[in-house]
Amino acid sequence: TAAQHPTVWLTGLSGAGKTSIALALAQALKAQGRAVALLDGDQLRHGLNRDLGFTPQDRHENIRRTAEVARLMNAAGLTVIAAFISPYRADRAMAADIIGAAHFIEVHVSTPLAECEARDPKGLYAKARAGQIAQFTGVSAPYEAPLSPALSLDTGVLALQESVERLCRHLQQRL
Ligand code: GGZ
Repeated sequence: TAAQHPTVWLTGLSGAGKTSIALALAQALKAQGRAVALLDGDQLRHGLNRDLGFTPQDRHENIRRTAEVARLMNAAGLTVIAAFISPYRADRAMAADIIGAAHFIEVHVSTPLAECEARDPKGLYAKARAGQIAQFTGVSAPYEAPLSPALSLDTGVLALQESVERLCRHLQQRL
């Protein structure tokens, strides 16, 4: 059935570990024989979404396009892993509507802001604090945490492999 081709939607702050989890999960699912497609915010913003910035309207359009692509990929038989800050509850609800609630698995990569900022792998938090990046999520733009995610994964506490195992277990349970 269509429920066998879900979209795993990873939401969380910049630097929370969404991309790392997405890559490791994709590898694990491929090893199980699943066909997997990865949609990553940072990557799509270089192509499909290169015209978009970080205003609430542009983030909304970013999520809308991504959800439409995920829907097509699910229908084509792919498990989709989407990694986007997707900071607004309303936009994630829209994504669930487009993809279909039965296919949409909301996963909060819940690594706290202090930990993300301490990591600052790309130096973006430092720039945001210095006022060199406007509307930076967690600093000068909001992040609305999910109220009832399927899973919550704090990469400050969980090893990457543990997060991947929890995701795989969840996916197996819902078959
Ligand atoms: C948030 C920003 C910003 C601002 C640039 N706010 O951690 P990264 O660097 O590699 O990934 C982040 C990426 C966010 O893109 P998304 O498409 O996931 O965002 S959203 O879902 O909110 O549309 C970050 C970088 O872009 N970045 N400026 N102002 N993140």
